[in-house]
Amino acid sequence: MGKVSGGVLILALATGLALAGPTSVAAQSEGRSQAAETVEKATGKGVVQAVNKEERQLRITHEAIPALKWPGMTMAFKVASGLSLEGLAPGARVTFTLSKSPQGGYVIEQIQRVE
Ligand SMILES: [Cu+2]
Repeated sequence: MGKVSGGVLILALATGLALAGPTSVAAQSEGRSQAAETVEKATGKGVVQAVNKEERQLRITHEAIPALKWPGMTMAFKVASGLSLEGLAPGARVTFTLSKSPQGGYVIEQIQRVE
């Protein structure tokens, strides 16, 4: 298969915003892009890479999240206040629920270890 050029991808993102129709996989940089983020909640699956209790952040290598059009990647997530980080350590396999924050990014509002 041929390579997808950066230009085509950007065009696909812009088109997706207008039509909300099927588009190719969207490029996301650390969940910071505003493009096409109209989904309020989504679930994901992955492996914890790092736990930062002070910043209440988890670095997770997650599988693709089709609801957000995210490919699999490693990224940092903020964890909702009140959610315990107990029992989470590098290497833990987890499922999690993301919810859209008022600031526009996604925070983890639920997370549990899976075997
Ligand atoms: Cu990601």
